[in-house]
Amino acid sequence: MSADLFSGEDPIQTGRETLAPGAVILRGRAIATEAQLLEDIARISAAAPFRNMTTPGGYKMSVAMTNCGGAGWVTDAQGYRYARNDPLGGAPWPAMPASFLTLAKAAAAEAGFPGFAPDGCLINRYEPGAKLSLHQDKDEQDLGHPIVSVSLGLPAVFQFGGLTRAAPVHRYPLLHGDVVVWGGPMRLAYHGILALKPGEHPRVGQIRLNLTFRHAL
Ligand code: MD3
Ligand code: FE
Repeated sequence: MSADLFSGEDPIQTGRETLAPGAVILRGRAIATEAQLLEDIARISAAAPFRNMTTPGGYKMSVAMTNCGGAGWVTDAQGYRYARNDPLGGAPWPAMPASFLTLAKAAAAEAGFPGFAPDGCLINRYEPGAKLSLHQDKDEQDLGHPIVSVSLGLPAVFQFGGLTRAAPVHRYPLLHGDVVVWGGPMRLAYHGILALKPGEHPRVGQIRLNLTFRHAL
């Protein structure tokens, strides 16, 4: 069920779509607080800049990343892991802002995961052409916790598969303001983002931003 509402110039999709048990899209759930979220992303990335990390296999990722909170996801020649400090400079990652934490907790509760307490947020920045190949998120210590994702800026095509790489993959648009909660049986589902198409978002510009909230450590 979804409704077309109007706020300023943007048609906003609201409502809930269930992709699979434990995988729920809350369309437009981040719109009400987008200005604060964008301001907090700017402040975080001024202290811990977006960077294109290198995979253990030696490839530079097309998605630029930074983190906030006590646990930041990093990759380098040593492997994938969560780190309390930013490897660029060695300082702790910037604190998780209240706007992030409040939204992540409320969205998780609305999707059936009350008590979600993320200790880290990975912030992904996509420029045109950037993509994230099909992968599982399995670097977190306790996979019983869900992941909450928030999309801002240009639209993307999200690929959502099954629990094996061979399972069929479905495609869904992820739009500015969409919040998705992934938990339960789908926590280990393969997923990815197709190469970003160029465009211009009125408030975010020529990029897509994605926040993923994790209970990692
Ligand atoms: C499904 N990010 O950071 S968010 C990632 O839009 C990541 O930047 C994508 O995949 C992005 O790891 C997708 C949606 C998402 C996040 C975590 C999941 C979907 C998920 C974990 C399990 C299953
Ligand atoms: Fe992922």
